[in-house]
Amino acid sequence: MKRIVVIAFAVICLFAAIVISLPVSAAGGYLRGDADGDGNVNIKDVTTIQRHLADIDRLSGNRIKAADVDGNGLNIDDATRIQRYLAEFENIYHINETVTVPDPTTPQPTSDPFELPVVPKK
Ligand SMILES: [Ca+2]
Ligand SMILES: [Ca+2]
Repeated sequence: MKRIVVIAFAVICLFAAIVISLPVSAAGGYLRGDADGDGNVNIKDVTTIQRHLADIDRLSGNRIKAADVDGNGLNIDDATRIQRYLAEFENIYHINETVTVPDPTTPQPTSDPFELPVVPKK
């Protein structure tokens, strides 16, 4: 019996370690600037963007969203902005910050800014 408890505990610890070590993209978000999806923003992300723009490799999904640090479409300016971040010039585009993507299967609350409030009848 004690052996089963020890094995179960080891399996739970292993599962927890796997979940904790997953990159942000697997949890429904991404790290802004992390174009190659390795969980860090560094010069390899700049190279990944350059390779995408040169049609050597193709980015897709959250990786292309992560690479587009200024949100206006992926172009060479995004690579430059990451280089400026790495050189500690500026970080006005919140590079290396997590962007959470809502689960598309979860209904999102809808709000109409022009909707009139409901007044209960008396
Ligand atoms: Ca990276
Ligand atoms: Ca851009």
